[in-house]
Amino acid sequence: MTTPHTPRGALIAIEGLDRAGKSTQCDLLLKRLNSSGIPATLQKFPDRTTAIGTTINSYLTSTSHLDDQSIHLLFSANRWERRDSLLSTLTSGTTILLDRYIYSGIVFTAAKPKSPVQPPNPLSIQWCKAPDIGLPRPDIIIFLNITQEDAEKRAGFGDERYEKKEMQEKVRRLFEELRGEGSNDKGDWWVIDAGGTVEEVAEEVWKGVLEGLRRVKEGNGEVRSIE
Ligand code: NYM
Ligand code: MG
Repeated sequence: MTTPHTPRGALIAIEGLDRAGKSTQCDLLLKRLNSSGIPATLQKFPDRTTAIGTTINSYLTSTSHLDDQSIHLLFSANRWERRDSLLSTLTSGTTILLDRYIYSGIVFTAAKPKSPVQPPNPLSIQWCKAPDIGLPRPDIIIFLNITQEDAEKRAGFGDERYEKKEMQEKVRRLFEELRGEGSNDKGDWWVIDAGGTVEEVAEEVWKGVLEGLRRVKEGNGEVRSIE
């Protein structure tokens, strides 16, 4: 007789520019999943609650300075320190919403101006992705697409490091590049228009979630890895 096993949870990443509405949508989504009888939890990155997260927080709020490579590796380490708990949560049957993940990690570093004294192309997409290889790979990446103008209109823009117009424009282009032709995870992306009302966007996000859950159901039960 075979023992019935709990199907694993889905790993769902929510990505987008600053002020695209990721955190608002994650909160709504968490409630909707739980009220639909789907056990779910939220993991935000950067996770500012850990020791590494505290260092990242002081960097982002500009109370400390770090060179571009070091802060990049800390963002990645902040994901690695959560790897075991992500995997055990999924295995126990709980779906995880990731409020940002490696994709923000790649594009925000790759968007930085390159210093002429550094070796050639030290902040390429390839270099930026390397430390995240091996982390759990999302079943779906829901991308909240918002125009630059709308992002700027939303409250709070400009409070932290990186929340500058030029940087955001580069981030936008790099996200496009990451999702584009030739990327090995092209099929993982689910792009939605995040310019509507909170309720309208939530409906589109929900469709992406259902697609993520479907993929898990049809898969072999294993969590894939970032490659
Ligand atoms: N960010 C986020 C990075 O630069 N690298 C990363 O790996 C991650 C996960 O942190 N501007 C940047 C993007 C944001 C900033 O994120 C803070 P949030 O979601 O505002 O706390
Ligand atoms: Mg922010």
